[in-house]
Amino acid sequence: MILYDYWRSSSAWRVRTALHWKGVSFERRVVSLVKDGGEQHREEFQTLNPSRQLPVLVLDDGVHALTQSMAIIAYLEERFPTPPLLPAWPTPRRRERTRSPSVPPTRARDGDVGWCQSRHSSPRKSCRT
Ligand SMILES: N[C@@H](CCC(=O)N[C@@H](CS)C(=O)NCC(=O)O)C(=O)O
Repeated sequence: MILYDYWRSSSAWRVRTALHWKGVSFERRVVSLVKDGGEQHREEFQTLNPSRQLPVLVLDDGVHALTQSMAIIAYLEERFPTPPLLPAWPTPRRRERTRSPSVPPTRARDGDVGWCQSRHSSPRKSCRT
């Protein structure tokens, strides 16, 4: 599998964490959301994801490109059920499903591109790549 990824992407970080947790091997391709106005706007990336967003997970068949972090994680959970990402019981499962679409506060503070942009008037130039 190939994960299109960037350290400032909290959504890609979520998928990367799930892949590591499940022990799935993957190749990482970095798409800087900052460099040169954002590499996600390049034509070759738009072909992969017309929404121009990370993450994108390309499956082993090299054909299917999955987008939307929570949908990718649901796919990983179905395809690789062990070890599970969610607790067995309904109440903690519900709690994790509520929590997981949010960016953890430390992650938001330290790296997220949205956070960085909200603090700079010229965000693409000011955010460290
Ligand atoms: N709902 C999407 C959100 C994806 C998203 O917002 N990705 C951000 C990085 S975390 C992105 O690629 N932004 C592109 C941009 O800022 O132009 C998901 O969970 O995958």
